[in-house]
Amino acid sequence: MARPDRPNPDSSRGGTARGPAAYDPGMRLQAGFVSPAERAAVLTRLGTLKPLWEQRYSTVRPLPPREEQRELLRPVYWLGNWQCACLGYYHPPRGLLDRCVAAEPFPAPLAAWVKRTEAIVHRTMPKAYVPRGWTLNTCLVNFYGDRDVDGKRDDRARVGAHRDFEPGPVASISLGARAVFQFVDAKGAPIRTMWLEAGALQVFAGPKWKDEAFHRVQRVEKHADELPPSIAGFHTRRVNFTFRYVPPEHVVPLARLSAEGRDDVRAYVETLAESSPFWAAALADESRAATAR
Ligand SMILES: O=C(O)CCC(=O)C(=O)O
Repeated sequence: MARPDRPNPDSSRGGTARGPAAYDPGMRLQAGFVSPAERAAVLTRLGTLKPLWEQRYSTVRPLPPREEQRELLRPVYWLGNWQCACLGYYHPPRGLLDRCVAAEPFPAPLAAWVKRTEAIVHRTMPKAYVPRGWTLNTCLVNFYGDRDVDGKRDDRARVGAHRDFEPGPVASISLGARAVFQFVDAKGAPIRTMWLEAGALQVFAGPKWKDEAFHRVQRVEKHADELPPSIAGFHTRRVNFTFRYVPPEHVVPLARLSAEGRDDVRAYVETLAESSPFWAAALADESRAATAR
């Protein structure tokens, strides 16, 4: 794994460019987490994926009041289970049901990352930060890069400030160009800024970083090779895997999603099914179940 070309302004113990800071129970940042063999295997698997350009809201139902339809800034792919944007994402305490659809299991290298990450969490984080039954069972794969717009490249490599609502620690692993990642307060004032380097693991949890702070990706460095898969009109230079936990009782197979939810996601699933045997089978089950209803 290539070493960072400049020192990271942070460290796994919460250090900064000015020196080591006190142990921070809710934050881990570990450089070189991804082995070269894992990186190669993951890049090969990425080459087989067909990421989706999701719309933020349903395209078959009226828009929520005062909202405008928009495409997400970047293509995405979900493994483990899928929280389609149009289903509203998993959002306890009210948004629990009809939000998470069973998706393809993690391929071997991602399963290995999860196993090591869970061990780090259990070894180093306070028990109070880790809900009973917590396991990293869902992964949002974010593709960051430039979108071709009117013959020019539009840099879409960022994410606005938000919180992740899945319970317990969230773990993030990135490949490709490094990114400036920031925790901010409710007014957008930076609390902590860190570089997320290729191959690094970041885990955040607990009241300070997970529940109270928002986080965002400010920018992704430009100089980098294009990463797979090939996406029409898009040039990926960073791929981020964000692992989270959704209680299994809130994950349903496609065939058991509400009728409205199935209508919302059907066109996406048809796209996924073109290259994924898992989604082709889920679609077939769904239409069998619909016929039997
Ligand atoms: O790309 C990253 O480092 C963070 C992604 C993120 O914030 C998210 O998926 O919720």
